[in-house]
Amino acid sequence: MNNKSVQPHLFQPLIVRSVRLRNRIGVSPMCQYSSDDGAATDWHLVHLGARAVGGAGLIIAEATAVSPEGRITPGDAGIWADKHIEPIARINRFLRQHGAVPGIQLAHAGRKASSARPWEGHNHLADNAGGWPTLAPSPLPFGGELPKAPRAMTEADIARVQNEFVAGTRRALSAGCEWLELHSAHGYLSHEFLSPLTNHRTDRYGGSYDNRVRFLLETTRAVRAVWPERLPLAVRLSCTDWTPGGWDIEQSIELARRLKAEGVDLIDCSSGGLLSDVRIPTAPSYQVPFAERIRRETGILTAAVGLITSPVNADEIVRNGRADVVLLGREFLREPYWPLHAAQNLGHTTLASSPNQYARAW
Ligand code: FNR
Ligand code: 536
Repeated sequence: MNNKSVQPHLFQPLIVRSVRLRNRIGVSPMCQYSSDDGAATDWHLVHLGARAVGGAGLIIAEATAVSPEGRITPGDAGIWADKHIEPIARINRFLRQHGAVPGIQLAHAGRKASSARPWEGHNHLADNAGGWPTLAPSPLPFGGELPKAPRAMTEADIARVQNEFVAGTRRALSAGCEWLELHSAHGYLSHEFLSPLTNHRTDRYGGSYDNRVRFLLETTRAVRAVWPERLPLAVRLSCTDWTPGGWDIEQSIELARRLKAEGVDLIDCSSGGLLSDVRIPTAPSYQVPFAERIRRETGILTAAVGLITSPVNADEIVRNGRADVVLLGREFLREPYWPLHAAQNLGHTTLASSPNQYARAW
């Protein structure tokens, strides 16, 4: 029997809970540093909207801070106030009209907060130059261009930040987001709790594995309780710190199991970002093995991300069951119409949809 026709591929829809993605291609969350006191702007409408028109199945809006202090830069997106809801809702209506599922990534930058925008140097901002005091599990600076020492969080700080994630979740729901991702990667707050290299706590949030994963598991449970059962919940992990003695893929696999038990549907598999001086062996699809192992060993859905640029490679990842979704970052910045061109390249011409306005272009 020829099983090829039933094999999932890049243009096969994916249903997660009550949400249907028209294909397996997602826009990876990417900070635009273009918000107005946290509020999305016309930039976001055009940036995200173009990629919905371009055929993406899922669009995950950038790291969106649950509190002002959780922003990486003053230009970061935020969701700490009700005034942030309508600008996101406006964008989400447009994304849905053009067939994409609107998602959002909730974040707190921990010790990497209070930085300048990348095009303004990316260094930590002094408190008298638009910066603010930072928080982390332990008072260890990132170093290099981010020298500021964070204040170690008290248990009251931890409870407050967790409540801020819950409040952000409620606002994301009000704004019509249909896919929620918790940012627990790239050296930001939640990742700082996970890794023994940044978490030197001696209370119940540090030390043992169970203690280091407690912040994320508790946050996930609180978020899942207010995020409707019909909607998917994802978590982005840095699956390894690429450093001996740090967080690694074995710990990520066990965490994925526990997150699945808390109602998480998909692990978005990234890596790195915790430390300033680590060499990462980047190459095309270099993080796919993390998505593949977590998927195979836990049965949870996964997203692969990182230097995936060619349609053939993206399709291979889905066909061979290495991940359920592929997320593209920089390639989507270069080419908003990537899904439409990929459909043509892979011979799925009937699936290559385009807006009526552009119908003669394809
Ligand atoms: C990113 N990345 C990122 N990751 C994340 O989890 N939240 C974010 O807000 C951002 N912001 C961001 C901004 C910009 C300008 C870039 C280039 C990247 C990481 C991104 O989502 C992705 O994981 C990496 O870029 C690797 O994928 P690509 O770019 O190789 O496809
Ligand atoms: C890439 N970046 C991730 C960001 C914003 C800055 C750029 C984020 O997650 N908010 C990155 C990828 C992998 C590791 C570290 C940083």
